[in-house]
Formats: sequence, structure tokens, C-alpha cells
Amino acid sequence: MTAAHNPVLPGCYPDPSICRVGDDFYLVTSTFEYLPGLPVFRSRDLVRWEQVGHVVDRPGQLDYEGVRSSGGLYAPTLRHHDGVFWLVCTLVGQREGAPGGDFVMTATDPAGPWSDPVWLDTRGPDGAAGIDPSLFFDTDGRAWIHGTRLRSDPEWYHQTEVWVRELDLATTELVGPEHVLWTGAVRGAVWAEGPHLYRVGDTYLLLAAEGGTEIHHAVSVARASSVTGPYEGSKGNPVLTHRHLGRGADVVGVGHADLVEAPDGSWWAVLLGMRPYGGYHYPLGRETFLVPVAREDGWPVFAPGVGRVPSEVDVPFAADDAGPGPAQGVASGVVLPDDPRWTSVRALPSEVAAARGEGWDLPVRPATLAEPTTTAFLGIRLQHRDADVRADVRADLPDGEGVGLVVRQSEDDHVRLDLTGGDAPRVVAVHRRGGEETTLGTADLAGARGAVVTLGLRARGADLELTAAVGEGEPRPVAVADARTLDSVATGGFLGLWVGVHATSHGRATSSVARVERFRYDPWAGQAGD
Ligand code: 6LW
Repeated sequence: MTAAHNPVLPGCYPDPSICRVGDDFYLVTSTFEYLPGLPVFRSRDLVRWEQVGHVVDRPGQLDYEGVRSSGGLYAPTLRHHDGVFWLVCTLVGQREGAPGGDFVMTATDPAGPWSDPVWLDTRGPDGAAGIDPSLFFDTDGRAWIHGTRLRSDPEWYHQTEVWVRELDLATTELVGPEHVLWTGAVRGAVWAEGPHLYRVGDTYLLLAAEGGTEIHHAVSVARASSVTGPYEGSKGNPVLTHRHLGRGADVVGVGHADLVEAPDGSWWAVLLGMRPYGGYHYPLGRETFLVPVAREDGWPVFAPGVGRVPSEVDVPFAADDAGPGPAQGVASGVVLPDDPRWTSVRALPSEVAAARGEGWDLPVRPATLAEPTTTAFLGIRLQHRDADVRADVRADLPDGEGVGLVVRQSEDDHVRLDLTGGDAPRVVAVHRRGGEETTLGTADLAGARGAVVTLGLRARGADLELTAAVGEGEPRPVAVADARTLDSVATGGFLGLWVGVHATSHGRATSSVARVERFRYDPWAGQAGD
């Protein structure tokens, strides 16, 4: 037996959905405006997770142009039926006239390739679109799509309803009448969402989040003897929440759970939660946690005997020698171009850059990070509160262009350490906050033209220090920034922070290529006082 360490996927991996095929568990999470989209992880033991691919990894598979930060892909559900993996998800915030809303993709290998999307018309009677689609395959061969949308006649602000409709598997079309199953366990609960249906014997279980994906988030459960209801809520609802622990808890906002049965018959849930630090802020975003689930009187009991998300979870069927898996953010050192952590915004890394050696050729684009379009950006999730990040970039761009290290929340909120082009390179640290830019610090790098400049970020909790070094020289502090001004508590939205590199010519046509020699990410284990 060995223990899973929570979170099992650190960093911005929200809205986890899980299924099992034979001895393998598969898990997907939301990716918003980042591409490739919807990472697929595999595990044999729920402890060690390995990324095997992405659902959205081809140019043109989905159209992200104009999708603003925290729009894009929300809350996927992954299921397996008759040799086929099914993925349902929502594309939010697409530009006028572009396809969006709920869609289905299929694959025979979860590592890909996945199909192009089949769009579903899941709008309600009044035309309102929804989010958080899920798919349930019943034992009689019928399939049911369910999801969440705001009620057209709400009794309270942000009251939603969970609906279900049959999916014709031959045509991938919704058929038959719609049924509304659930509006939350608590009167006044906002955002009953993230629904998932399961069948246990002759009983249908409905799991749903409620309370909003922040401090009041919770997991509730209901059951029925027919898939279309009526559903009766558990008297134990909410069956898991940390809302009563307050903002000082080590983990907050737990909810959006999905259940899976292991080969030995035991039940488990994956769900999202946040680890605040530096006060009530969670720069790492919403992360994926694992919780054991017991069954009592036909109802699931989450974290039995404990009632909260444990920091360690014993998994009886995991081998004793299980070390941490490659997806758990333990990777330290140069992030090579073929590393699955690399993402870009609204385009694939391969569409904005070309691998070269340990690093990248990153063609400079006129667009800046402030624009909801394809920018010359490559980044990975910040997965640790304490980490060192270094981008080695060549100081050879022309005047008016720049390449920089960035800590990104969104178009409107990020911190950049930019190396300017031209004969007299400088570094300029800028905080773009709520769309307004402030210079945090500058340093002249005399004689650096043509040299490799190391742009550094030292994250120690919420304290971010930005440094620059020329060649093998000592890093010089350029500016400090505060991660508490960048997290979603401060800025809104759904994302944790990303760290990466970007290049821009500030609107001018260009054919320059920024050279990113290498990018390092090192979690910092630390010592007191360092
Ligand atoms: C997700 C939904 C939610 O679709 O956040 O506030 C969305 N609620 O369940 C994005 O993660």
C-alpha cells in the first residue's frame, strides 16, 4: 500500500473528470484558452499520474480566435463505452459566428488522435446555453447527456438547473424530451453545476457541485430510480465541503467531483480545490485532489471518518515502491521542447514556435500579451509556491521589439520582465494590472548585445523577485512583484498562474525570430531564511 499526496495534480488542473478501463484510470481537466487543450493523464494506482496526450492537439480542431482569458474549454467529462472514449466539453466565449457551446469528441486511444468536434444543441427552451456537459451510458445501451445552465425563471440569483436528454449514439444528436433534475441541495445555492450521473445497481446517482467554484464550493448527491428522475437529495448534503473551515484552511473551495470504481470495487473521487498562501490567495489556481469514498446505505461517503480532503490518501492497491509520477510537477530542470507541459494561448506551441536544441525559435509577432489573439507566447503552469524559473534568451532583436519572461494570469493581468531589442539592451519589468501598465524596475545591460541574457523569476510564496544576468554573470535583482495581485481572487477568472516567454514587436510588421536558448523550472525545496 502507498499514499497519494494531495493535490495529485498540482497547479491549474481544475474540473477533473475520471474513468477507468481495465486496470487504467484516465483523467482530463479544463484548459481554457491554452493549447494543446484538455490534457489526458493515465494512472494504474491513482497515486502516480502520467500525461499521455491531449484531446485538442491539431491546428483547427477548435477555433480559439478572440477567446478571452478564462474563456475557452470548461469542465470536460471523459467516459469509455464499447471500446470508444467519449469526451464532452464546452467552448466558451468564441467570436461571433464561430462554433461554440457543447461538443463531443471520440477516440479509440485516449492518447489520441481525437475526432473533430460534433457540436450539440444543448440550449434550453429559451435559447440559453449552458456549461459542464457530462455523459452517462446506461446498462440498457442508452446514453444521456446532462449539463448545467442558468434557470430562465430563477428563484434566486445564479440559480442553475441540471438537465438531462438522451443522446442518439448513431447520429450524435440529442433526442426526446429534456428533464430538469436538480437545482442544488441548499436553497439559495448558486451554481449547481458539474453534474455527473452514475448507476449503482438499480439506482441512479447524481453528483453535482454547488456554491460556486470559490470558498462556498461543495459536493452534493441525489438519487433516483429512473435516470430522468425525480431525484431525492441525500440528507447528508453537502456531502463534502470545506466552506465551514473558513479562508484560513490549507485547502479551500473543494468541489466539482467525479467518481470512479477501482478494480477491487473501492470508490474514489477526484475533485478540485485550492491551496491559499500569502493570505486568501491561490496563485496556483484550482488543483486536482483525490479522496476515498465509502458507501453507506447506497450513498457515497466522501473521506469517511475524516470529512475533509486529506493531505495523504492510502491507496490499498498501489505498489509499495510507488514514487511520484512524472505529471506531479516533480520534474526539475530544463523544460525541453517535447515536454507535454508546454502550452501557448489560442494556438499550439508548434504554430507559434519551432524547437531548436534545448529551446525554441520564437518568431516575433506584432500582437502583445494584452490582445485576445495568437501571441508569441510559450509557457507552463506554475505548480509550486516556491520555484525558480529561468529563461535564457538571446539579446539580438531589433529596436522596438522585445522578448521577455512572463508570469501570466490573463490579457489584463500579468508581470513581464522584457529584454528590449536594439544596440543598448535593457530589461524592463512591467506589471499589467487590470489593463493598466506600471513599470516595476529597469536595468541597463551594457554590452549585452548578441549575448545570452538569463531572465529569472524567484517565487517564494507570494513574493516574486525578477532578476537578469548577462552570460555567466551574477543575477541582478530588477524588481519585485506580488503574486497576490495576479491570482484569480484578485483578478477574477478561473485560472492559476503560468510562467513562460513571449516576444512582440508592439504592432509593427516583423520577420524577427526571438531565440529562447533554454527554459528551466525548478521547484524549490528550500530552507528557512533563504
Ligand atoms: C466550470 C464550472 C465552474 O465549468 O467553473 O464556476 C468553470 N464554475 O463548473 C470553469 O472551471
